[in-house]
Amino acid sequence: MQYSDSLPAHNAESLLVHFRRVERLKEQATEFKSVYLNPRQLCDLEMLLNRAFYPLEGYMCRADYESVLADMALADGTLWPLPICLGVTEEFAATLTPGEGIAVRDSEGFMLAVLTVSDVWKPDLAAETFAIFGEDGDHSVAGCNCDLEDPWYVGGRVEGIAFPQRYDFTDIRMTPAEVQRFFVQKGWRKVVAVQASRPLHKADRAMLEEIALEEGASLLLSPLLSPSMYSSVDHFVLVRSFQQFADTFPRNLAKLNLSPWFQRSMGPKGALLRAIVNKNYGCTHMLVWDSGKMKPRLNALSDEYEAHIQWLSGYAETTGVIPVAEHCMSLDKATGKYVNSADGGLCGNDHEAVVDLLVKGEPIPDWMSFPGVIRELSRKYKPRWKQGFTLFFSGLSGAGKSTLAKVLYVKLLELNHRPVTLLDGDIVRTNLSSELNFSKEHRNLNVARIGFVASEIVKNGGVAVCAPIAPYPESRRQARHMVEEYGGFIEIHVSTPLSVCEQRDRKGIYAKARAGIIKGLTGVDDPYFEPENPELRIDTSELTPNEAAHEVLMFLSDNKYI
Ligand code: PPS
Repeated sequence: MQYSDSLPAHNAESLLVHFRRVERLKEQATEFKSVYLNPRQLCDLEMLLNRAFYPLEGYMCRADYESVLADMALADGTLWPLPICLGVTEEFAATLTPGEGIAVRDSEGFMLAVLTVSDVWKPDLAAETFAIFGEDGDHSVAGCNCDLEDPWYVGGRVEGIAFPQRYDFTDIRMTPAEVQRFFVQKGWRKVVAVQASRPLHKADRAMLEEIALEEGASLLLSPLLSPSMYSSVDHFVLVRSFQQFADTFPRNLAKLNLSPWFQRSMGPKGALLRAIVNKNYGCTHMLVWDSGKMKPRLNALSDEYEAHIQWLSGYAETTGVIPVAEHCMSLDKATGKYVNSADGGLCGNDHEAVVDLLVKGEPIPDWMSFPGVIRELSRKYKPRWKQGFTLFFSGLSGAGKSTLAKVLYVKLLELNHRPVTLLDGDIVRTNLSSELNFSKEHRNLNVARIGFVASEIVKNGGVAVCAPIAPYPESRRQARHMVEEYGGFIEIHVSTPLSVCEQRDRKGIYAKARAGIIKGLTGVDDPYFEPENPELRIDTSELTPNEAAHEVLMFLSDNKYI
C-alpha cells in the first residue's frame, strides 16, 4: 500500500515530525503492519530519531548496506563503518512492498515511528560478519541487533512520532543537539567523550584530569549501558556512581550525559562508529579504552592497542574526532596521588579491587576511590553478612528437605538478621504452581518460578529457604543465575538414598508408585539428576534434623553469611 508520495523534510535536530503529520500518521497507522523492537533495537531507533546517527535518515537501504560492508561508506561516499538495519522475519518480509508504511513500536505496542519501505532483502550474515570483523568474527552478531536467527532486512526513511519512553534519570538524558548547544553556551570548544561500562575511581579521575589538561578540553562523561540490563540494579548503580564521579570535577570541566548508545562489541569498526556518534554530540576527542586491560598489568600499551588508536587516528580528519589513548597511572605512595607511569610501574583499573574489598566488608583505602562512588557501589556489593541469600535444598521425596528447611527457617528467624521466607515444595505447589503437573517441562517451570521469587527476596536483602525436588540441572542452574545477581545461592543436595526415602515413605507415595497408582514419581520411574557441584551434600539417613541443620549453619558462618 502506497500511503504517501512525498515525505516531508526532516527537521535538523531530530527525525520527529510535526504534530499535524503525527496525527495523520496515527490515522493511517490502523492499516499499517507493525514491528516491535527489542531493547537494543529501541536504542538504535532512538539514535536515529535524535540524530546521533546523523546523517542517516532511517534504516539503511540495500545500496547503503552493501556499500558500508564493501567500502565502509554509504552509497554517496560518506564514511560509515557499520550497518544500521531493521531485521524482520522472512514471513513478515514476504508481505512487504516498497512504498508502504510500517508502524515501528516498542514492546508495549506504543507507536514510535513510521518506516517507509524502500528495500527488503535477505542479508548474507556470514559475509556481513566477515566484513565487520574479518576472519575471527562472532557469527551470532548481526548488524540489525535483532534476536532473529535468519533475519531479512528492511530499509527506508523513518518519520519519528515520539522518542522511546525512558523513566530513569531523565534529568541527565540530553539529545545530541542539546549537548552540542550546552557546549556552545559554555564556550567548550574541545570536549573529550568518555564512555565507560564500569564505575570510575581515583586513578581514572587522575587520568582524565591529565588528558583534559593536555588537550585543553572539557569532558563529556557517559556510562555505557547494556540495554538488556535496563531494569537491573547494575544499571542504576552504574549511573549513580557516574553521578558521584562527575560531581568530583569542577562544573566547567565535566558534563554527565546518558545516551542510548550501547556497547556493540563490534571491534575497531564499532569504535569508528562511536567516533561519528561522538562528533554528532559535539565532541572533538574521544577516549579509547584498552579493552584488553581488565586486570592490573605491567606498564606499556599493547601493540594491538597502539595499532587500534593509529587506525582510528587515520580517520580523525573525516570524523572530526581525535582518539585519545589511556594513560597509565600509578600511585605515588609518598604523596598518595596518582601519577603518569609511562616510565614503568604497575597500572590498571582499581574497580575490581574496590568490589573485592566491599564484598569482604573491608575498608576502601582513601586513595582508591571517592566516598560517594563507594556509597553507591556498596548498595550492590554488600559484605556477605549483609547480603540476602537462598538456601536451595534439592533431593528425592522423603529425603528430608522439608524438615531441614523448616528447622533452618526457625533457626534463621531466631538469629533475626534478615527476613526469612520458606518456599517449601508443598507451599509452592499450592500457591504458585497449582496448575502444574510433574512433567519435565512443568517441573522446570516450577523451579524457575521458585528461583524468580527467591531472587526477588534476595534482592531485597532477605533469606529464601527453598525445598523442591528440582530434579533437572537446567532449572537449578537458572535459579542460581537469577539469585546470584543479587546475593548468595547455596545449593544443598539432600542426598539421602532412595532406599531410605522409600522406607520412610511418610506420604505413602512410594507404595502408591510401586503399586502403579501414581506414575512418574522421581526416583522410581522419573529421573533425578544429582547436583554436580552443590555447596553442601547432606545425607539425612544417619543425622537428626538438628545435626543436619547445624552443618548448614556452620557453612553459613564459615562463609560469613551469618
Ligand atoms: S519438582 O519436581 O521440583 O517440581 O517437585 P516439587 O514441586 O518439589 O513437588 C514434589 C512434591 O509433590 C509430590 N508429588 C510428586 N513428587 C515427585 N514426583 C511425582 N510424580 C509426584 N506427585 C506428587 C511429592 O509429595 C513431593 O513432595 P516432597 O515434599 O518432596 O515429598
